[in-house]
Amino acid sequence: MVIVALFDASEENIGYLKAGTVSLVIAQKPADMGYLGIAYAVAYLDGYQSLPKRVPTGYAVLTKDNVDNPDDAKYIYTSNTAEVKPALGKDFIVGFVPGVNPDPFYITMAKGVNAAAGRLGVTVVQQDPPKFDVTVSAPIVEALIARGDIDALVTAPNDKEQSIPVLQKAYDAGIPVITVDTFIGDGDYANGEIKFPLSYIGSDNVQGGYIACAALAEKLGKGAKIYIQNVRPGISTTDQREEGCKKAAADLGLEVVRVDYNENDANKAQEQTAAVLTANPDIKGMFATNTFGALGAGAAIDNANLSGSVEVALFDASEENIGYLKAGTVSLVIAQKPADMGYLGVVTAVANARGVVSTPKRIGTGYAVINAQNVDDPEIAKFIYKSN
Ligand code: T6T
Repeated sequence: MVIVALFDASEENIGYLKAGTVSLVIAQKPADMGYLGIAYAVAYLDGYQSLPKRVPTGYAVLTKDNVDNPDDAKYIYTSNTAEVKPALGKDFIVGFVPGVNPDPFYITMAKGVNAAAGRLGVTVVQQDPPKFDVTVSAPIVEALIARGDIDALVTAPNDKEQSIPVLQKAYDAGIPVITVDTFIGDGDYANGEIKFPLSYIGSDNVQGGYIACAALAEKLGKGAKIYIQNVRPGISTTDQREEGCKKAAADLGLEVVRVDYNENDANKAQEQTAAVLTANPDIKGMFATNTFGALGAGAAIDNANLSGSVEVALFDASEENIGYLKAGTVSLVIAQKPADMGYLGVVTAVANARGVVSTPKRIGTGYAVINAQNVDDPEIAKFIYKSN
């Protein structure tokens, strides 16, 4: 007796499986390959270019025990030209809940969301939390679930742990969840503790924090003291930026003397920065982990005439933060790619609705690192966030 395993689920090969001639047929997912190939090509041409360099599409392993099960049989290849399914249309509704607004980062993300929705012919319902706070965003998500007509949710959860229950509720109500910018749990939706979201699309924030503080180390040299302005523990992105900065400091010999939390309030960040820099004239560098901390840090340094005597690396390329870069108050601004996050969030939602099962669980969107030398280069300046 010969046991036979075959690659490729053509109807003829499935015939051999059903007849008992072969015992295993490995089906690839060519429809997913084709769909994602075209979707990413269109994204690229639309200018949203944080595309995964590799998308593994997986297999369905067919045997006589599962070949008649519709969930497995759907992977049997078609032998005629594939029928074209109609587009989803305007009554496919993507709920979009940013982390907070107004925030140039999420304003820019919304541009990507709307560009993809326009391209794919679906509708977006955007609901903005006025504070970056799960007690504000959770009822907004609840209300979207209660509408009963939301087909997918693209959202930036405010807290790694506290945002889990409401997103689980959306998922349990049949709404696929895609997190953009921030994540829940440990962010590893393939193998981690939380697996229900379809994808996490955003920056590698440990890497971003490392880039910022490695740049400070390069300018200041070993032994220099630095200060970190952060938002609030529990936010996935800014926690990871702090972690990345501390890693760079440990690797490259900087001393992190203090971390303050500003609750996403630029005025508070300004007060804290002014107080710390006045009390500690030996602090020679600082890192602010997001738009509002950065804004406060820039203002404090300007007011104290410390430009040049304190090296500053900032996260988030709002127009104000780029103003501080151009004025020489800060030396490095790390721009994320929120428009790419939004665009790819909607592409993922629509692909899923059309039966594509191989959308990546994680898409890293990368950075543009902006300094005084490259800030006017149009290929870099295009990543400066929009404020309306
Ligand atoms: O830094 C971004 C975002 O990545 C973070 O999660 C929250 O703050 C911002 O929106 C900037 O304000």
